[in-house]
Amino acid sequence: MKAVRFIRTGRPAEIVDIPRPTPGPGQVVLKIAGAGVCHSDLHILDEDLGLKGPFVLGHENAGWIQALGQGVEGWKEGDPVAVYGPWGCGRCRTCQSSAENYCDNHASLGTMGGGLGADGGMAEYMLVPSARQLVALGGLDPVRAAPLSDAALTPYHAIKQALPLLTPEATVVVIGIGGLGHMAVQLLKALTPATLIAADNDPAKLDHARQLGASHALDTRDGDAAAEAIGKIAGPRGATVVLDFVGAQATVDLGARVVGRNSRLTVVGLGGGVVHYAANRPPYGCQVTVPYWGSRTELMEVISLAQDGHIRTEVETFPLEQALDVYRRLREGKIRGRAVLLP
Ligand code: FEH
Ligand code: ZN
Ligand code: ZN
Repeated sequence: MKAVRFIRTGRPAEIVDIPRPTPGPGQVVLKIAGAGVCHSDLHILDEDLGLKGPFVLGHENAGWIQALGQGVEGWKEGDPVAVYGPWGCGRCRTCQSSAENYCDNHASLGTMGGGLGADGGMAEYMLVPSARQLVALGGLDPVRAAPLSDAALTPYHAIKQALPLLTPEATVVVIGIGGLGHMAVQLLKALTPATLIAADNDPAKLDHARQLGASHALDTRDGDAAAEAIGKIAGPRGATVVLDFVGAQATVDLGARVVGRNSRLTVVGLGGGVVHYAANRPPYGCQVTVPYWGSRTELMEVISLAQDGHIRTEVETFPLEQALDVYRRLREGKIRGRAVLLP
């Protein structure tokens, strides 16, 4: 079957022909409908994140059950499913709570999940090691549902932790309106009454945020002007929650500058920025958090939000064979919403 493979750090991905997987006991093989293309893949390709190749890329996947391994019950061939991406040990207390994204034994697993050390979904078929990592899609189209498993689940997890702060008079800033940011805007509109400020250095992304309901959309190419504008909107309290989906030095600095006391600065993007600490900076009472992905039950909640029409992934689809060109477009900021590869 055709697949997009990570070879090793510093090398471009390659389109290869590899054997189709077959399920062992407890495992499931999916026919992939769509594999989302996440900006984290660029970091995986460019930097050493400790993942040993070769493996098939794609950690944001959905499709239909193709074959069930011995002992798998409760599913049938043809069922549309999303793949829960952060594969934990399944045994520890944290995994048993469904938060496999924070598995206690992650260091000894050897991989972070499909597309992250184990074979992922940028292929015609994908092996899922346990049926517990499948979530039913109901009537959702698996191509459009694939981004729910990362581009929606990751911001949902971060927003859910911040909900107690997101009261009617609060201000929340979303930095980076890409794959995760365009879902964060929708999730915040669906879940909170807080004033929503979108921030990005690309006018097209700001237009997208306005279309999705952001109350304000600020250009961050002039950091001082953006900080001043956020200060005027948020008032003396400052921003209550900042969600940085870029994580570069400029965006971390902007977030730390605009967040107020007793607030939350959340850095999700892998841009490598550092939070500089000094007296009352970030302001006293600010929680700096670095969430990772989300839990299995939170993926079920995100799918339910999509089924009820509260959130809607915006996807640009491409044939699998165009993966390298899609990674280039992603690198150049030319993808609106989320790119999804179709095997
Ligand atoms: C992937 C690999 C490493 C860190 C973070 C990620 C996210 O894209 C997963 O949602
Ligand atoms: Zn990702
Ligand atoms: Zn575990």
